[in-house]
Amino acid sequence: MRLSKEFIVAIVLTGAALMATAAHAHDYKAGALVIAHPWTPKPPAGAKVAAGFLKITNEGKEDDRLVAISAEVAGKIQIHGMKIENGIMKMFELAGGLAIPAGQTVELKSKSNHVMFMGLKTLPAEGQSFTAVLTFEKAGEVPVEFAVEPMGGDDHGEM
Ligand SMILES: [Cu+2]
Repeated sequence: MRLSKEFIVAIVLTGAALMATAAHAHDYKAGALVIAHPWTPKPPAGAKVAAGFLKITNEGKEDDRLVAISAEVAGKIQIHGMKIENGIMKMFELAGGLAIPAGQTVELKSKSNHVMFMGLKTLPAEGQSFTAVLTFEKAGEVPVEFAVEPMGGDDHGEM
């Protein structure tokens, strides 16, 4: 059997594309939920808190809710919202968790809803990741990896 040159090139390209996806995607699927790119901006040395960001898409027909997060790296973890109070942006705990409505994408990001890792123990170095378990009302417990990345320009410095 002889394979045409074009066929072989196609296989090589497909393989490369698959590998690229595996290296960069960092997505998780749990029931109707797709969880994209959980990450933590590396906090300054000695910091006791760090934020966690991710994107959650509910592809299902029923609403879900992120109710809890656990991880070894922090003594306590909360889901925070942000509000303006007397002209100052403040964060507060979202009692009862964060709704993930059917058919919608909810983004936890800088200056918006976010995960708050408190009582921080040692975080892995930039470029590495740590495990956290997200608990959803319907999708249940979903273990994910939070990548530790540079803070960048759009940081969370006010926290
Ligand atoms: Cu916070």
